[in-house]
Amino acid sequence: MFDKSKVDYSLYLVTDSTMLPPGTTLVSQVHAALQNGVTLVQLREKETDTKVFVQQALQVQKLCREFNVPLIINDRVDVALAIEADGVHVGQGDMPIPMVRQLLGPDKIIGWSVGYEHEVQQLADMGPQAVDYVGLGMVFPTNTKKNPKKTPMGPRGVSKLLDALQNTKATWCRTVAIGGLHPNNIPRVLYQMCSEDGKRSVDGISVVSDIMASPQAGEATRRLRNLIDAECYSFVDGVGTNVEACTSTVDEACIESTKLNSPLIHHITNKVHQNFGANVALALGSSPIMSEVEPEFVELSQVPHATLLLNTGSVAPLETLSSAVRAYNTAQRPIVLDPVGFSATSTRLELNSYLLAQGQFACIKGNAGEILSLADMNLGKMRGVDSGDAGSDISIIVAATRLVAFRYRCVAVCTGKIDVVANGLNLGKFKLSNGCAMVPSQLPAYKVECGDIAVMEKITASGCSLGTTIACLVGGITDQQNVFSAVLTAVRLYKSAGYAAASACEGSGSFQVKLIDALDSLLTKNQPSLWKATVSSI
Ligand code: 3NM
Ligand code: MG
Repeated sequence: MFDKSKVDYSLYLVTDSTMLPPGTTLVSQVHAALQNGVTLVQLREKETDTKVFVQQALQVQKLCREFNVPLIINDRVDVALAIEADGVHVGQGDMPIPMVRQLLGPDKIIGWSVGYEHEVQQLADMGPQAVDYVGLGMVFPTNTKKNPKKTPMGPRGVSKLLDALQNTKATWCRTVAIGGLHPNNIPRVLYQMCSEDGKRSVDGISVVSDIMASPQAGEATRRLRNLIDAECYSFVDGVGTNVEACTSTVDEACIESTKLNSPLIHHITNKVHQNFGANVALALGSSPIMSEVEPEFVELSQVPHATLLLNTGSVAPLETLSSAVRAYNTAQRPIVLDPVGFSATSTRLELNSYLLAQGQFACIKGNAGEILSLADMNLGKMRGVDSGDAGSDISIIVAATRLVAFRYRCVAVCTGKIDVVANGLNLGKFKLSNGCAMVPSQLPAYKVECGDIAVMEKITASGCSLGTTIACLVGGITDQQNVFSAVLTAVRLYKSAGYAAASACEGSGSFQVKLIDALDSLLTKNQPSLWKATVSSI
């Protein structure tokens, strides 16, 4: 008999015999997985007759016992009792938890599938004797679950459920994330899933197809095991991964990198911004490309230094935008997200929320209305896409920017008369279960100021082109450099160029021209110590 309070949930295999590759069996796959680091096994065979199911359960149980790994039975309380399995996993539509507990007794493990906050509330109300762990999902789309009743919630959805567990004080309950989890998304998912009090991350990762459908189940398991044990993750590999070493606010090296590497800046943006954004990118020594042609996204994302600027003001079809996000996340190249009019209409809210749930972004940039909405600090409808910071208290803006940086593990930028930049990338090493090293209010944040450049608001696409500028600098850096420094440098560069252009122009028409001149000139000279915009830590 094992002690259920000591169960290791870190790598949880759920079986499915319908996807076995040729030459393998249920038992051979489970065996390979057990040999390579699976810590918990659930027998989930939806299409097997009871007689065969019981036989399989006994075989798998024998193996699990050899490895000292608990065996959980999906749904079938009767089978679990008959073979004296270690626990049962039930879904929302299965036998009610109090009945399962009554039948199994206090020492067995009970797992429950949870997808919504109100289900967490029910779990808390049932108390610590009821549910031992929850499967939180589905995280990403999966072909494994037939006719799923839920939509993928993304890492952000899991974080919300972790918050709910903290808020309802269901501290006894362990958690695993499930649904569409594979080596290409597990590092960033683990990095992103954390409760807002910083205290709780998931206790494990649960997979079906990544192991069960693999012709090399042992190697597949080892790969997952190594990712989970690595204890250090960044938002993407290969760019700006030097997260420990940031803080320089005057960074000639970022500018040098952009000049040297001439990054490809793939814009998916609104029509108003397309022409001006392309000119800004060219002035910044970068190569702009405007493409909403899905079949070329993967190829573009593989160009050295390719960077995606995703400006949702275009309201391109969601499928186009999410396939671009997938391409750049898979290529581990950075994405700068400008969620224009984040919640101005229900269409935009849905689209932006979906992208934010599914993707990982290097930088999220918005105006005060957008950043406040993203932080759930402004639930009212926005006035329009230019909804600004009139009257908003800077301390509220700073708190919201930090929260966005924390929630999405990105650098968050809130634009306005004073720009605020917060760093959600330096959250320390990731470990299962224990949350992360910092809470939102501790994240490094800076303000960038240069008086009031009123003419900036008289031209269209000036905010969008800050997005372009950020993309040019983030895209230019190498993995020895730091994303936060690149973003901060971009914000300062853009504001300083705005100041210079405002001093030299005769009106809003010539301002636009002078702004491009000033960006070009500041980049060419690369003397940040002479830039007019100031940076101070908050
Ligand atoms: N439960 P794969 S998703 C069994 O959301 C299961 O509760 C889910 O399979 C939930 O790892 C899922 O192959 C299937 O994507 C996960
Ligand atoms: Mg079920």
